[in-house]
Amino acid sequence: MKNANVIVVMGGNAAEAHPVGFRWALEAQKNNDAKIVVVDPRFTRTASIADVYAPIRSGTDITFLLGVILYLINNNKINAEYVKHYTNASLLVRDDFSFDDGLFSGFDAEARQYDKTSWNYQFDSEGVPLRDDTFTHPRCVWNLLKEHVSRYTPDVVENICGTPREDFLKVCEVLASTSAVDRTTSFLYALGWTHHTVGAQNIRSMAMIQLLLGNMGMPGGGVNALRGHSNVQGMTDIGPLATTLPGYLALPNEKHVDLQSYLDANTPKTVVPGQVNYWSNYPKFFVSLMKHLYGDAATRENQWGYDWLPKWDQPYDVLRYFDMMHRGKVNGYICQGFNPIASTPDKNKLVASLSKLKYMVVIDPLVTETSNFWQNHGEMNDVDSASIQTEVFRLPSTCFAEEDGCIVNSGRWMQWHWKGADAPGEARTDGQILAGLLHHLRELYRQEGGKGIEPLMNMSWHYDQFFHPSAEEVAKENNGYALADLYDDKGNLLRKKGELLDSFAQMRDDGTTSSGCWIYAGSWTENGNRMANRDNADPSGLGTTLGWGWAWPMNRRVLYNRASADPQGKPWDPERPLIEWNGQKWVGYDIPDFNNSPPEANVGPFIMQQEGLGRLFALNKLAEGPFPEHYEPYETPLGTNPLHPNVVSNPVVRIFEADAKRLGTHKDFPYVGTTYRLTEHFHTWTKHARLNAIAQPEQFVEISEGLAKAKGITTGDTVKVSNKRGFIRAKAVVTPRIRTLNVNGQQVETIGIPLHWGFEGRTQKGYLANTLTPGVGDANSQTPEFKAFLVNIEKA
Ligand SMILES: Nc1nc2c(c(=O)[nH]1)N[C@H]1C(S)=C(S)[C@@H](COP(=O)(O)OP(=O)(O)OC[C@H]3O[C@@H](n4cnc5c(=O)[nH]c(N)nc54)[C@H](O)[C@@H]3O)O[C@H]1N2
Ligand SMILES: Nc1nc2c(c(=O)[nH]1)N[C@H]1C(S)=C(S)[C@@H](COP(=O)(O)OP(=O)(O)OC[C@H]3O[C@@H](n4cnc5c(=O)[nH]c(N)nc54)[C@H](O)[C@@H]3O)O[C@H]1N2
Ligand SMILES: [Mo]
Repeated sequence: MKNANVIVVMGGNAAEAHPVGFRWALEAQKNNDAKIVVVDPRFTRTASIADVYAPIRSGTDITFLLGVILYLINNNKINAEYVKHYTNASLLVRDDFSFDDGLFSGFDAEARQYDKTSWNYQFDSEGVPLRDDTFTHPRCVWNLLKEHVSRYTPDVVENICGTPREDFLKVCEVLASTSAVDRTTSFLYALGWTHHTVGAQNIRSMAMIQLLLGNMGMPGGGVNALRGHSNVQGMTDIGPLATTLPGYLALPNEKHVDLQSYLDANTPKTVVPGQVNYWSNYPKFFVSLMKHLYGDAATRENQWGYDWLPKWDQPYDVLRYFDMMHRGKVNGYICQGFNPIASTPDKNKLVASLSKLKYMVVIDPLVTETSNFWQNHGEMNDVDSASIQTEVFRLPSTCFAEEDGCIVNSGRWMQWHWKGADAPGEARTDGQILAGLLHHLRELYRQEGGKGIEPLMNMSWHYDQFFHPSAEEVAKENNGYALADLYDDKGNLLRKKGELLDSFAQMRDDGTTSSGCWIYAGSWTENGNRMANRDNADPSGLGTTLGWGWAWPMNRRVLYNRASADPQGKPWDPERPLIEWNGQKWVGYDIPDFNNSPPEANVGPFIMQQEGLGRLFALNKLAEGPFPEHYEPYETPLGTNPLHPNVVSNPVVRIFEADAKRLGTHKDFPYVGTTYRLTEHFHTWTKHARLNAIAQPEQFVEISEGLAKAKGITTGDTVKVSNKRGFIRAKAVVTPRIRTLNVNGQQVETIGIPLHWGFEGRTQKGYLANTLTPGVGDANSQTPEFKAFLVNIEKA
């Protein structure tokens, strides 16, 4: 961040939610004269130190960002060499791909899904994509992109986003200044982009801008997802998402009937001769994972235990799971480090769902609203305790300060930390609790037998202590071991049996290596725990401190760093070289993406893609289209889409019947509700801590001066905010920081709802903000639309 010339905080409020990391943005402002730009529906704490602030209606960032792309193209503010060599701009797209009146080709209205066959390149007879480096062919990505964004003029941006035209153009101008090869923009985003039914496409729109400006892979460039919890990056890496395994490998689905069909589906073939393609190693990563999971029980004969993995028919994400619970299809629920009635949409539906369980196990250091969902707290939790039969078990756990371990930050650095104190009372670590559950369940199955128990019985267990896997042991397992002596092609011994691996390049698909998470290979080798490295030497001054912690993969600090140099291997910015080709090899201040490939080999820098190129056209990767398109929030204050009234919201969003019934329209609920954080609290935990409770004691909502006047509300009044799903009561804060926006001929009001209060803890009791939010999510990730939904407000 500190290397950037422009920092755009859009879809996040970094000064508030990432106050420590945000200091690097301030360093850039101070040392590089960097401009900080904030685009947010609210004038935030980040906006208060920004050089440029532009208001925007929540849920309309795609319009804004495609408007930026149109500006960059029309004003020729792109890094043309970068776009030509490193993106798919020149590749030709199939003739049957089209976009018309809000829909891409292949839409199946009944299934509400796309047949994505036409979202692909044209190939020659060898299977290589056709390209036109002159950019004149009408089917090349560049011309299709130009046509697609041509609708997003400044007038359209103003009309849909409510952003005044001059504010929008100011942002465009600042961004465009970084199309110069020696200038970069860094985008910082978080939930303002993800918490929408078009969340993934919000982020993609920004990634496209970064490709056009030539900012990906550059120091001071990139797409900086500011992660939420410490340690949410690590959690994502080790695979708790509904359809992933550790290291972003795919959890098999029903179509993958055996190991071979699974590997075939997940091992992409290179389409450009000579292209480096990391996913071609997929079978090595996967078989090593299976050896980690099942140890000696995983053999070639039983496909390394492939049949023991669950095969999904549909993703069991949190929205689906709670809906199943609501329909009485779930008996028991283990809730570990999660306070769902506070943090998932539609609290009242959720309480009804938990009430249908036979039992629930809560593993948490604190009392949570979820663990006490069965208690009556008046309007805040209006339940009839006597009628709830769910048996609740509370297992007190430690928290991060009470155990050793590793935390992965937003820059993928794995940093080891050491226990600060013993946990109070009966608390045990999560590992101890899970080990206990595993061993006791196994014992019961051993005594009583049962169906389908192989996954549980075959899971490998070789920790020193039966009931306590240590953090060191788990970390080493994640790194991976040699299970036999390993030799390279020339017969040299690489690793002796039992030794830790140095890198994922040593992994095998023949059962002779084990690794719990291939991207972590190299983090704990025979030379020691590299996550514990604490050498902050920074020879380049760019902050690539290779001796501090360890970054996955391979200790690389900037992903796709090949793109920081031009096609000849010379850094785009000679003043700030990251890596460079010296005639023999890549040298510099970061671990190069690929070691020995000379520039002449023309290996594309985006080595996780089959064609090695950054994708302006996303092929079939996303659910709703290969280009982003503006769709209204699922609950829209306009009731229409100004661009295409026939397709108002994301057409491929999944929504369950029970949730659809609980949606409202702008006629009954005219205002946009949006939820967010305050520095003084962390979610719903810090309200248990006295100092935080003093700093922010009482629940409030923020409204504009215009709305306050219209409703006769003044600061300090108690207001009721409501919709079909429920209501909350809170103190009103009337503030010019929230503006009334002029959108499509109407005035749109935003009601800001901080999310930290609940009926447990030492703050004053409050209503859970998620009483109001709808059970609908992004069509790719199912991340709920917490940031744009409809409510009403009245003085209470
Ligand atoms: N003190 C503190 N810090 C935290 C947390 C905490 O609870 N307390 N939580 C952590 C977690 S888990 C996370 S994920 C991160 C989240 O970090 P952030 O995403 O920064 O946090 P939020 O406050 O939820 O939302 C950010 C901003 O998005 C804006 N916004 C809403 N809708 C839109 C939109 O459509 N477009 C644009 N451009 N902006 C929009 C909101 O007005 C808000 O200012 O914070 C982490 N840091
Ligand atoms: N309306 C609305 N809803 C939101 C959001 C929003 O912006 N708006 N943000 C969303 C986001 S980004 C997130 S990340 C979620 C967070 O949602 P949750 O993960 O449910 O919330 P937290 O309160 O951060 O953490 C849950 C529990 O973990 C416990 N815990 C802490 N350390 C440990 C540990 O070491 N072991 C165990 N077992 N437990 C531990 C805490 O005490 C806490 O009770 O909320 C989401 N919900
Ligand atoms: Mo988060």
